[in-house]
Amino acid sequence: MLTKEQLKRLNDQVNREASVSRAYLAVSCWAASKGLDGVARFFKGHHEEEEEHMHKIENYIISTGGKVVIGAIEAPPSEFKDVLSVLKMALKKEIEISSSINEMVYLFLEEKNYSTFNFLQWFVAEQHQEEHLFRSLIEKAELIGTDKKGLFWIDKELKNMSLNK
Ligand code: OFO
Repeated sequence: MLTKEQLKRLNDQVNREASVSRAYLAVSCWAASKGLDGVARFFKGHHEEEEEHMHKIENYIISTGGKVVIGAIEAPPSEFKDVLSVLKMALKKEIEISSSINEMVYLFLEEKNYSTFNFLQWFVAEQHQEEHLFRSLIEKAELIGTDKKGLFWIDKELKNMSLNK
């Protein structure tokens, strides 16, 4: 059983996951239109993962007898500067998601709701991986550069990562 405030926090998180999911979908479509198939595939995969995260929370809310409220989300941009800026945007979004997850973990522990605290541990581990992934991609992209050769490498690398998932 969730309190009103706890339910609101989880529903807000459903909304945040939906917002990140849309942003990644927009990046995927933008990359596809630029012929960057690897980048497009990679972000499509991440879009799908964020949808799964959203459904995970929805299902959890329902399992407690709570009501899922699907809120409005702001439309993401449809134009992006380049691949490096897109990776930086993704890292920023993942850090924001991590901090909202961490705030919830704190709240649920404080309020002795151990079931939800336990449920959120999966997200804590997932966010650690996601932040690490985007951070290391940014480091590599900065090292190799984003001229034509660098861009070719990044696109290939992201394609391989999507295929080997
Ligand atoms: Fe990586 O954002 Fe979902 O949890």
